Amino acid sequence: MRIKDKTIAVLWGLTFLAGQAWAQTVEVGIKDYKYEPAELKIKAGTTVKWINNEKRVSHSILFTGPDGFESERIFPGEGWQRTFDKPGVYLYTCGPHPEMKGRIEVTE
Ligand SMILES: [Cu+2]
Repeated sequence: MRIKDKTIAVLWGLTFLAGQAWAQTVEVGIKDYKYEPAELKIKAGTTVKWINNEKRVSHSILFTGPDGFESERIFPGEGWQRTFDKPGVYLYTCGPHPEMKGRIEVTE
């Protein structure tokens, strides 16, 4: 590898790392049948990771609305994540516990 190629490789690597740092992950805890925080405002491209901090109860993330879907069941100590690329308001609840409510606002 010539020096110039090495420089390009290093620059490429740095650009990649910068991109990774830019793409943020925000955590939402689940405890006592509540999402914490229940309301979140994030930028498009952000990943939200839900973490079940309960001792025994499992939960899910059920997005309501026309193209809604439900996550797999999240057991205590486990997490589930979704990246939000499209701006909008995403309302969700928990499949087995409809009294649990969450809201994510995704901005440009
Ligand atoms: Cu639940």
